[in-house]
Amino acid sequence: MKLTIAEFKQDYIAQIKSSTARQINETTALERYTALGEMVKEYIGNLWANTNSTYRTEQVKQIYYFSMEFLTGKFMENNLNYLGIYEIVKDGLRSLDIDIDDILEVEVDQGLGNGGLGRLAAGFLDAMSSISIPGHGCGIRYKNGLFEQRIIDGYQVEFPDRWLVNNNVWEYKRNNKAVIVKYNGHVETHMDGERLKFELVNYDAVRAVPYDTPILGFENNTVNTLRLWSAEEIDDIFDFENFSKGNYLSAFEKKHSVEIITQILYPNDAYDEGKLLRLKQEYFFVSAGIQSIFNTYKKMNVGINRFAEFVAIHINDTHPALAIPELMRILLDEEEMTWEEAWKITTQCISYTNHTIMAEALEKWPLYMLRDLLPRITMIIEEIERRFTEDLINVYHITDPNHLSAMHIIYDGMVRMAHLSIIGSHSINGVAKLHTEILKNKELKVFYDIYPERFNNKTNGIMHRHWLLNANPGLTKLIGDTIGDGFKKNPRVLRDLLKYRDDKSFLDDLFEIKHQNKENLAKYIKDKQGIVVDPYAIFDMQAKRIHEYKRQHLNILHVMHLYRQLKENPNLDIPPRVFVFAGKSAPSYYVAKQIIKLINTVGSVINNDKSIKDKLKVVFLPNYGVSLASHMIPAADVSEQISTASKEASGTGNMKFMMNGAVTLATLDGANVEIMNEVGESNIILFGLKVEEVYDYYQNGHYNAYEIYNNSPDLKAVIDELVNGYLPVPKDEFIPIADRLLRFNDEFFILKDFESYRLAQERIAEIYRDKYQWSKMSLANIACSGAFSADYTIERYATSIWNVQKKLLDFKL
Ligand code: GFP
Repeated sequence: MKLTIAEFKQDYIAQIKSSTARQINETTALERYTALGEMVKEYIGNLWANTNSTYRTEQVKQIYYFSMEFLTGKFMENNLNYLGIYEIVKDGLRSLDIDIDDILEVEVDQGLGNGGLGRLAAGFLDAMSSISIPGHGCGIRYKNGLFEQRIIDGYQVEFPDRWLVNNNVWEYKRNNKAVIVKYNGHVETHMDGERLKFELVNYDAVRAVPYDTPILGFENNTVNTLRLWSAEEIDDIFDFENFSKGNYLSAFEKKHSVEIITQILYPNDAYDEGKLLRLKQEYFFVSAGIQSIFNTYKKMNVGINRFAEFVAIHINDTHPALAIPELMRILLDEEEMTWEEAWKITTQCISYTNHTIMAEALEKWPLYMLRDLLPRITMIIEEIERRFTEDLINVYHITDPNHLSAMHIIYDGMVRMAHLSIIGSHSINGVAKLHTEILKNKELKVFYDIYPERFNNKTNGIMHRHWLLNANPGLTKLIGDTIGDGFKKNPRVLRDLLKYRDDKSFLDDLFEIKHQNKENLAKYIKDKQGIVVDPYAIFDMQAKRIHEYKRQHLNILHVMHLYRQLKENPNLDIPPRVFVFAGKSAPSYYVAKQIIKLINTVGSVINNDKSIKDKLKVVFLPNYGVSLASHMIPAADVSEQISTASKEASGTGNMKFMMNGAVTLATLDGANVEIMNEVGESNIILFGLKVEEVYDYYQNGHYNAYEIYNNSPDLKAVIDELVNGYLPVPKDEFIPIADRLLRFNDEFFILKDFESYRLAQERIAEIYRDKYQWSKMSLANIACSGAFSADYTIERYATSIWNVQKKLLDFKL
């Protein structure tokens, strides 16, 4: 947009006065931030209104991306960049004696997600807007996010994430678009002429209120919508009579029980109460979202039969799978379609992404619970199941009971949401080539056999503008000065950087930028953790959810091994290394929490041991999220992507690190394989078992962890140290970890891969000694990372799954 410094200053001073009723020099950073946010929101508002009316009047097909998680992070810097006014605002503020960084610092992350899945959803929203696809997000406005992770005495402790405490300047509450979501009750049937009607009676009603956030495209005038739903008591009232009798708590009981639905993401489901709450959440946003899609659709007046021509609904993992029976319910019970018509529209509209093969994440609900909470929806699922089984027998001639039971939606009293998602959609995609092959040939083979045309791959992508423009301005400037700014819209041109691989002065610049980022992170670590790290050391990072399959414990066991070596020989000539970890564990995942404790305990010993002359440091940065990642990733030399082959569906952190010039230390898992293909084998460090070897072990059952342990003295030494070593904890503290490795036979092959991991780490230390060789590898990674932009991924979803056209908008602000 066009804006001069003088215009900005005038608008801003006026805005400060109207929103704070104070002089600018009397305001706090938060007030300044909020005023700036209001202003930017107004600029965006014009574009937003225009985008929406164009979509409506020109009757364009729209995509609705349903996701339990949206990890959007902060908006201010991105919005300023995308409007093209960042520099103007920065200079304007400076002339008012305000540092823009102080303002940006005040914003809190919208952390409505857990990991890759949620960040992917946020990146997809950005990409849809930026490449002019009419596509919106639908999710839940969790009042307390996931949780705030603090480390106390080395342990993860969870606190509510109070991201709304200072209000959220980006959202609009749309009271007029609230809808009712119905739970419980029972279904009554009656004849209406020829038609059997189903009616839910005596239900509990919850009011779903949408909060809309504008999602701005990069310099293209498009503004799509992220709609997050919040649960309110139907009339937002409390029991007055009860209150007047002094029963204050019980007067508010009903109101609170409703508001609980949108309090936190992933309530602990170790108990039935938690399961029920999750199920309520899933139906809540799915039902509200689909009702609101109908409300919008009906304004177009094109007739319900054409619904699938104008609407595509994407379900991000199985959490929104109830979209299938909910859409059926509305088409059958409200729009009075036949089953066949409704089913055709439903399967044409819905598409599904599978993000994992981990059994624990393949959702199942107890049938009794579903029936109690959602009686009509359960009837519809049962009918889908009945017709599907009929097809299996009559159309696909499957009669073997074992084969049939492997495919049922309802089995053993449980409802399998992945099966429902597959049966009810026209497209099922994996998130990296390898993962999709595993789905087709192994995990979902029974479905691939009958629906081969539904399965396809869409390798994940990242929001490249965020990871360069916002997170790494130094690198962004160097790239822009060298090859121009074309990469912002077309990141594949980053490949032009390869021309500079033998240009020493370019490599020096690159090294210097990385070094500066490491200095910044070293300062951050010193300020936040009190740990001094050497910015000339190798910065080796593993940042992701803590999980045994992601194998943070392989990493820390190797650190313990290096420490042993240094203790034996303090003059050992190795380049100094800083191992940085970050990530949250699920609150109920005990072993993952013990891994966090282990990392912190090892760190407390190593970081304080003067005898190793600062050659080794271990840092755990708490509360991993988008902002912390943006500090960390630009400073990384080594990116740890070390999951057990076959277990990491794709990974996206691997792409972010690569784009910022880190060299990947990888197993051939998920998108690491595609990263290798892009950069070439000489620019990635590979180790470990391959997928076929892992499956071979699982199938043949001849893996013997004790044998490896007994035959590898280095490994044996560190595992022994877990239980009776120097760590200042009670002796049994880390027995659960040791047990998983030995007594339970090491499900994730830590022991088997340890030696090749150790050798790979040695190779890294060797290569790092040669500054130019290292910088060349780093350059190759940056140059080849453009292929992993979410812009391209979304392009592929748009053409081959959603069948949606770009809608270019050319209004002027
Ligand atoms: C999951 C998978 C990852 C994948 C993302 C996005 O991430 O391999 O890259 O989804 O598809 F495990 P997490 O939510 O587990 O981080």
